[in-house]
Amino acid sequence: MGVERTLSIIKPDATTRNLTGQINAKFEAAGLRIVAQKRIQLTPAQAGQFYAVHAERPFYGELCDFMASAPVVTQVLEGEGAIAKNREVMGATNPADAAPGTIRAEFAQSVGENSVHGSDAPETAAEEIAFFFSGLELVG
Ligand code: DAT
Ligand code: MG
Repeated sequence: MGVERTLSIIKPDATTRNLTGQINAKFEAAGLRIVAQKRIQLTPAQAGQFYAVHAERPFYGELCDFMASAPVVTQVLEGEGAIAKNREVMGATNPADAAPGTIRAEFAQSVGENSVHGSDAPETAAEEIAFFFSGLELVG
């Protein structure tokens, strides 16, 4: 598998509750290195572009509005098997199904307001990193 990079987003429900540091501590404890990070506020159109893969889902409008409702922290996490490791630290999409100790089990408020996003495969990780970061911003 080797060293990978993945795109992570700390979502509005978490940034507004001042949970950025606690969430970052979980990534670092799992051996994921935060190699790039910025706090930004998305427009609904930018959120829609990022989540275009879900455009046909019934919750798409709600998802885009939520992601644009307050600042997010976008980040690149690096480590051995980082894509799967990050998904493990995040926990299941629905916090009711998330394993104890995971970010979503501890912090998520609902299936929609679930505190974090993480890429799901090498191809999407590369696309999602390029959506938010230029090569100049990735110093390792
Ligand atoms: P994940 O974020 O675990 O990769 P996903 O890609 O299936 O999950 O969905 C993207 C986001 O869309 C998810 O984090 C929250 C929202 N979402 C998914 N299913 C939902 C549902 N049934 N109701 C409301 N929002 C949902
Ligand atoms: Mg997903």
